[in-house]
Amino acid sequence: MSHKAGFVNIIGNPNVGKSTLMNAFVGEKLSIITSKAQTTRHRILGIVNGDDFQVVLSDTPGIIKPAYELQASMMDFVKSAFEDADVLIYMVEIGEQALKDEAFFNKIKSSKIPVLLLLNKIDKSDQTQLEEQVQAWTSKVPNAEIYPISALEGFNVNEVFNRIIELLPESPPFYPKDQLTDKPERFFVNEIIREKILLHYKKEIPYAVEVDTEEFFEEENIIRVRSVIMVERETQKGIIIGHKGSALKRVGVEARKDLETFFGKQIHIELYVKVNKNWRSNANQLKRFGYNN
Ligand SMILES: Nc1nc2c(ncn2[C@@H]2O[C@H](COP(=O)(O)OP(=O)(O)OP(=O)(O)O)[C@@H](O)[C@H]2O)c(=O)[nH]1
Ligand SMILES: [Mg+2]
Repeated sequence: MSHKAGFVNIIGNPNVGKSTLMNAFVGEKLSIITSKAQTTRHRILGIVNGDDFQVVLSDTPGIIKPAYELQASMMDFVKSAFEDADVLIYMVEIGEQALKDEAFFNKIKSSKIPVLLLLNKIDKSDQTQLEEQVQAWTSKVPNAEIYPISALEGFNVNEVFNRIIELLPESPPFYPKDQLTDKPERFFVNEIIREKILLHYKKEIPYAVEVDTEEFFEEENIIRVRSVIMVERETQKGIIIGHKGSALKRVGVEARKDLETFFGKQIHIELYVKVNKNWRSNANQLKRFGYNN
């Protein structure tokens, strides 16, 4: 029997729905999703296996002009996603004009590999607007096949997936057929906690936070987790903890619920907050947290 396999890398501006699409393909919440830009900071693999195919999807951070070292590392993940793709998914959302970064945009337009341009969030548009946008994107990126989709509502998601399979080369699988992702369990603990922080804190706070899970002990009926929430300044620490610890407690309670769903087991979670001055700009610290380029 013939077998197809390959890498399908999802790129686009922040907040257009890249992670929502990857989760829809995989059928699991591998990537966290929020309404804030720069939710995803890493390149995260989501693997979809069938009897005669393996699709290795990459979710990547939204494309931005880096202002500090962390963001530069995030953009290196995006660059790497150009290099090993068999199919490139360029996601845009209704109303959007073009990638803010011209160099990336030119790379897409001159891509030698197939590009699927997914026009997302069409549940928010009407027929006239949709037709206008499809026309505009057809002339802007003539090398792409355009699909209007709604990643959130699942509209056209299966059709895109079938097209991906058609485009993949004949190849044996790259990963074991029961593998879902390349990231370890602790990574998902970090991410779920970070999602709660993105949801509940304002302005600069979520961007100054990194989460590091120091302990992950799996027992028969329970997983015991201890994670550090890293901030850049003493004042941010106070804000994360909140009045009598109430804000931090809420993060813990909500993260625990999601972790129990994710791991299918009872979770005991211990959170504490630490100041790690300017970790976002410190190459050694970034390496420690997995932004190693
Ligand atoms: N209405 C609508 N909203 C969507 C759709 N897809 C995603 N969203 C919403 O758009 C927001 C951003 O979604 P994400 O999947 O986190 O976007 P992203 O591109 O991964 O964002 P970054 O990781 O920050 O680059 C969330 O609030 C999603 O619920 C869609 O098809 N329709
Ligand atoms: Mg994302």
